[in-house]
Amino acid sequence: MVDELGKIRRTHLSSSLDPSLDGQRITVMGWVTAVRVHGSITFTTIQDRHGPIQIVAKRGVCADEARSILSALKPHSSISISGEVSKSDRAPGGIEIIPHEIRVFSAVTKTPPFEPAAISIKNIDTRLESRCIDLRREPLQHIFRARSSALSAVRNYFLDNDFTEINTPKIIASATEGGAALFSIFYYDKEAFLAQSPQLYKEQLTMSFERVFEIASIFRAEPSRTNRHLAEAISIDLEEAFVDYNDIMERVADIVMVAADAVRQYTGFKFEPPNTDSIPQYTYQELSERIKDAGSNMEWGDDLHPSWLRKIRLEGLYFIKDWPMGPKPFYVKTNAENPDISESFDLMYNDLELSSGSTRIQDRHTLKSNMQKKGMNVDSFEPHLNAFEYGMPPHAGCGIGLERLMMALTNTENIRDAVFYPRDVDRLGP
Ligand code: AMO
Repeated sequence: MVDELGKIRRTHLSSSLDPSLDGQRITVMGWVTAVRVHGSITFTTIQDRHGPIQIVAKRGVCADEARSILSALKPHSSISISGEVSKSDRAPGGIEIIPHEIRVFSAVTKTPPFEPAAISIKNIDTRLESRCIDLRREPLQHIFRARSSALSAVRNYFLDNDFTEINTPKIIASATEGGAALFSIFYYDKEAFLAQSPQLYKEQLTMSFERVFEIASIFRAEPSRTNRHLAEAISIDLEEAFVDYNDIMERVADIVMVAADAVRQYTGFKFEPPNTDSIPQYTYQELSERIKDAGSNMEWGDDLHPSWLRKIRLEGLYFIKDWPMGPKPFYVKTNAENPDISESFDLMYNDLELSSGSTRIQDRHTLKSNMQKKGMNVDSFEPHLNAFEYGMPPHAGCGIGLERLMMALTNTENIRDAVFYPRDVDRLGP
C-alpha cells in the first residue's frame, strides 16, 4: 500500500531540530537508512537532505501500529513521521522523535545492492548501476554539494567581472578540436556532430559581447578507458576580447581560487589553493628537457604524458605554456618570435590537465591557411571565416573541465564520481 502525500507537509528538517523543541509535535520526511528492532523498542534512522533523524518507537509509549510499520520497513523506503520531539543525549542533534503517525510513500521491497551508509564500495559499476541511491550516500552528497557551490561561485565571478553568459549550439556541422574524436548524429537528412567545444561560437561572440562564458556539455568520442576521460563532460569556457593568453592564465588562477574557496567550507576537502601570483609557469621546452634528463624517450612535439610529469615530480597547480604549434588546433596563435611555438597553456594539477587555453588567431587569412595546412575542409568553415571580415578583436580564452576541477578540489580519484550520470566508452546508462 502506498500512502499519498495529501495535505501533510514537513514542519522541520533534521538541521532545524534541537532540544529546545522538547515536547513539540512535528512532521519530518526522508528516507529510511536503518531499522533496528530490540525487543519492545524499534530504532529507525531516516535521512533528509541535511542529515539523520532518529525515531524511537517503544511499546506503551507510542501506538503499536506505528511501531509495527517502522519495524517492517526496509532501507531507502520514503516516509513521513508525525510525532513528538524528545531530548536524548545519545541521538544525533540531541533529540529523537516518538512517532504517532507514519506515512509510507514508497515501501522498498528489494534488498539494495549496497548499504545506504556504506562509505566505500569496491566496484564502481555496482554503484553506477544504482546511481539514484548511490547519490544519497554521504561521500557523494559532499562532492555534489561542493560542486554546486563551486559552480555558483564561478558564475558569480564571471558576472562580477562583466562577462555575459552564453549558450551555443551543441549540434554542429564540423569539427573544431583536431585530435578529439566526434560523435556523429542524424540531423534530418544530413550528418551532423555533437559539439566538442563551443570554440568557434565563443570566439565570434567576443565581437558583440567582448567577455563571454558558457558552462555546458562538451562531447568527446574518447576511446580511452581511464579515470579522467568522459564522453560527455562539462566545460567552463571563457573567451575575452583585447587580451592574450597571459591574461587568461590570470583569470583561470582567479577562477580556481574562487571555486576552491567555495569548496573549502565542506569539511574533509583540504585543497589549499596557492596565492594567485604563485602558480608556477613552466615552458614546454623547459619540461621536455627535464623529462629527457630523467631518462624518458620523448621527442619535441610529443604531448607530455602523465607518467613523464610524475617522473619529474611536478605537483599541485602549475601551468605548462608555449606548447609546440604542430598538434595545436587551427585557431591557436603562433608566438611572434618563434613560429614553432604557440601562445598556449595548460593548467595542471599534479599530472591531471584541468584547463587549456590560448591566444587566438584574429586574421582570416592566417586562419584559412592553418586550416589548409591541417587538411581541413575550408568550405565547411566559410560561415565562421566570414565573421573575420567584420572586425574580429584580438582575443584569447580557455576551457576548464568542471569534473576534473572537482577531482582536484575534492580529492576524488575517479572522474565518474564528479558527474551525476557518467557517459564513457562502456556506459550509456542509467
Ligand atoms: P581541450 O580539448 O583541452 O580544449 O578541453 C578543455 C578542458 O576540458 C576538459 N576535457 C575533458 N574532461 C573530461 N573528459 C574528457 N574527455 C575531456 N576532454 C576535455 C579538460 C580540458 O583541459 N577549445 C579548447 C579550450 C580553449 O582553448 O578555449 C578545448 O576544447 O579539463
